[in-house]
Amino acid sequence: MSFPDGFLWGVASAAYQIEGAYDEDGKGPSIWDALSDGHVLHGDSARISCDHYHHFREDVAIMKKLGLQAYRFSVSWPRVIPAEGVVNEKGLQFYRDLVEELTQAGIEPLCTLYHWDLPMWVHEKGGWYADRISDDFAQYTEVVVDALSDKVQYWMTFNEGTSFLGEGYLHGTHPPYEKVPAGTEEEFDKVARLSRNLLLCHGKAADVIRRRAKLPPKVGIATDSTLYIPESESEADIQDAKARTFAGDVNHYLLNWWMDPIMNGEAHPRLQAILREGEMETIHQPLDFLGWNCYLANNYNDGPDGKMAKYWPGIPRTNSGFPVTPDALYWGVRFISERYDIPVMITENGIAIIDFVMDDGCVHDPQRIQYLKWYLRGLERAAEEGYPVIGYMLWSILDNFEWAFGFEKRFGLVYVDYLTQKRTLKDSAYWYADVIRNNGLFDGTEVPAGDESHERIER
Ligand code: GCO
Repeated sequence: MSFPDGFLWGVASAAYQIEGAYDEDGKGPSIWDALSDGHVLHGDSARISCDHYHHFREDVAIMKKLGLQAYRFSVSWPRVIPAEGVVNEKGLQFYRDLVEELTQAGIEPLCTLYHWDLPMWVHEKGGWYADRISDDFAQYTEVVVDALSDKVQYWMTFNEGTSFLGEGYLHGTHPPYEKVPAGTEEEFDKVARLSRNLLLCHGKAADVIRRRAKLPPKVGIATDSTLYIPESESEADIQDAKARTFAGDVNHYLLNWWMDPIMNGEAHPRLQAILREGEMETIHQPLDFLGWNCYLANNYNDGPDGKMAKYWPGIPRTNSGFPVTPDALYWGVRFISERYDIPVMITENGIAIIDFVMDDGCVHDPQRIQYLKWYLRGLERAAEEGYPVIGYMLWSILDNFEWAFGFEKRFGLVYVDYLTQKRTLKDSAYWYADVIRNNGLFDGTEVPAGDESHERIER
């Protein structure tokens, strides 16, 4: 068996991208609800999106039909704490019902506490700049842990601190749309200040989870990061790629910027300089697993010195413009586990392509299947060589709201018609169901060869 026993096959999503019901049952506004109008491609907004808030039972039934073993979802902070000091029981009940439904379906719930929908009230009190955010986040974490930890074991404090910090506070593409000139002292100061608060939020939340969880928790974080893969498999090239992956710059896209403090209690001097007494102890709490989101290796995009090492004109790209880089999961898992000696879960990987419902009523998406085969082969190699990889969460179960790109990018295994909320399983959904049943890839064919007893899921 190429993947270890107990390997978790699942899918990932995020509250703001799928839930809709933006002001129902006492939910408060997030910065996305309040500030994103006019900033999203085609004027889209996620007020309704996949309306998962009302369709979650149908969506979990689809997951069950596909044989998914795990579902990574996020909790919306403003749904649970809509205003300072207010706990919204109805919002909390939605997540209780969701994890109950998952548990009944035999699907392991994996909970992310923060996937970018900052409550507007927190933003108005200084948001990521304010010291108080880590206490507010710890209180929110207590409420969620008390409500869900009888069923949830896997916890991720954050999703991609890199992205929301960069997009929202440096590049001006996500709310609150702040911009600073790249490579300046102003940028470095901002990165350090916001990273400090984010790491303190993470540390306090990790502590809350360990102290209060009813089921023994597995605490992690979901990160993405710059990855360089070697030009060849010579030792020199491997070491070079690794050194570029874990470089020493003030750069929040580097995994070591975050994980050195968390795992080793060591911060970049720029970050160390602004930490106050005792703060490193709060941050430095080794994790049970590292969630890693990966879509590409960076040497196809750009290089540290502007050199596009592996780029060539016409390189295959996804509909997000990402280069297709099949070996990324192998090298990522290998480099991360070598540096941090920690089990790695792929918490996101997937592809946006141009999907249609075709005349036969189906969504044929061979590019997605091929992409997943390529990337999973890399992951399989990592597992076979003994690197500790514990799960794979495909992004995403449903087509959904892709942030600044609105509904144009479709990442789902399930096609969503946003006018009718009709769900249509794409070919890749059936294919992924077979991968799961096989605990890994099968030789290029849709059904494992020679397995007479293997029944395809009926459409
Ligand atoms: C991210 C987020 C997801 C995205 C996905 C596709 O990585 O940006 O975690 O919310 O939708 O990655 O781009």
